[in-house]
Amino acid sequence: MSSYQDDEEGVPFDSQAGSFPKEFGYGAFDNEQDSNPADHKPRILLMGLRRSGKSSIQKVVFHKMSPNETLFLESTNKIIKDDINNSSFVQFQIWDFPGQIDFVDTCFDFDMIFGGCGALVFVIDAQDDYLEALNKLNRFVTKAYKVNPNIKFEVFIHKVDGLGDDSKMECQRDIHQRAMDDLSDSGYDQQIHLSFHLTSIYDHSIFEAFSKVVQKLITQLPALENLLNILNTNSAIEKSFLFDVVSKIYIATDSTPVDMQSYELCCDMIDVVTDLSSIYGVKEEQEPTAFDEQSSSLIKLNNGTVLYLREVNKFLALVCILREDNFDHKGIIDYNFLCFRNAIQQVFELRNKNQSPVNNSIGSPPVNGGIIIGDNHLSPTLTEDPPLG
Ligand SMILES: Nc1nc2c(ncn2[C@@H]2O[C@H](COP(=O)(O)OP(=O)(O)OP(=O)(O)O)[C@@H](O)[C@H]2O)c(=O)[nH]1
Ligand SMILES: [Mg+2]
Repeated sequence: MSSYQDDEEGVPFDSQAGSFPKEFGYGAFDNEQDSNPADHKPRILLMGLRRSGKSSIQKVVFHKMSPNETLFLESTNKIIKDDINNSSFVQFQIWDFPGQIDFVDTCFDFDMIFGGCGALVFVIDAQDDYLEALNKLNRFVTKAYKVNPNIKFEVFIHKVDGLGDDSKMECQRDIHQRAMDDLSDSGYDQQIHLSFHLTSIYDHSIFEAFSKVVQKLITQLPALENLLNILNTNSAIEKSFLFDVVSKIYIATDSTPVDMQSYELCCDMIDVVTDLSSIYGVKEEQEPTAFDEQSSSLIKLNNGTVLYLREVNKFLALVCILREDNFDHKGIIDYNFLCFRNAIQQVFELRNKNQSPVNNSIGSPPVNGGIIIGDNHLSPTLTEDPPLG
């Protein structure tokens, strides 16, 4: 089974280098009804100058390529469309653009490209002179906004692994300032909002940044956050993430701030679980999988903290961080988790019910999951009473 359906021809990617089990990837989306559903999925566009790192980002985050291997990537010379067929929450396409693309190219239909776009990720190489990149950012962002004002604009200040902490901050400040100045020169500073992220493929920052981009495309995010908050409060959990297991991006977390170390710990835990179960897990004849409904894991760290992972559905895992003392009430936590999983299921069902096949873009009316999982419905099911037995 391959990880994703990649439109790329010619160079099949060998995922061997990463720690990820080769056979473990996304299958076709179960409820696929439309003949060409990809056309209706929100798009994430990867744009930027040549060699800024666009293809590397796409390969590392969604195809488990090891960062060192990206040194051998060839320059992209056409738009590469990559279908991310994940759970019903996370479905989108990533379009990787050639760096040399510009508006003078009449062979690209920019109205069509920006029309169905959910987010535009503009990658700037922080190790290079970025003035030209800023110029291009401004032109692309204003053009895209004119076509589709709903696009989320994300700027990745990329390759920051080569910079010290101070220079990172200075670089971000400078790029932010210049980009805002350019926007106000072109009269768009009030309308267009740019989000900035410091990223590198050599650490978890690229996964973190992509998590945030993807979260903006999930209309049910407030509902998911609400569920995680309730779960945490009733189970004495300090931090919980809802992970997309294959890409290790988190599609939701509770409302406490995310610190990078916790996120990295959880990512590492997912690696350990999928690696171990792909080696020792019982494989069924037909469908070998390193992550299924039996998947769960408990890791006790030597600082009195516990990491707890449970399967939510075929694609999603809940990873929680809590103090060891609070893990004495494992029964309650497990019971609350089941309620949480049911509630997630309900959000999925509501979404599927409300979603017509063509109405899946970022501009579609949001399904207000908060309605069903507001306090009235969810709280009674998450309980602090000890479960039976
Ligand atoms: N140090 C460092 N190098 C990176 C990072 N990301 C990508 N690179 C390197 O940057 C070079 C260019 O990467 P590509 O992904 O091919 O760049 P691109 O933007 O797709 O380039 P075009 O397809 O020509 O537009 C490669 O040698 C990568 O190894 C990063 O986070 N840090
Ligand atoms: Mg490329």
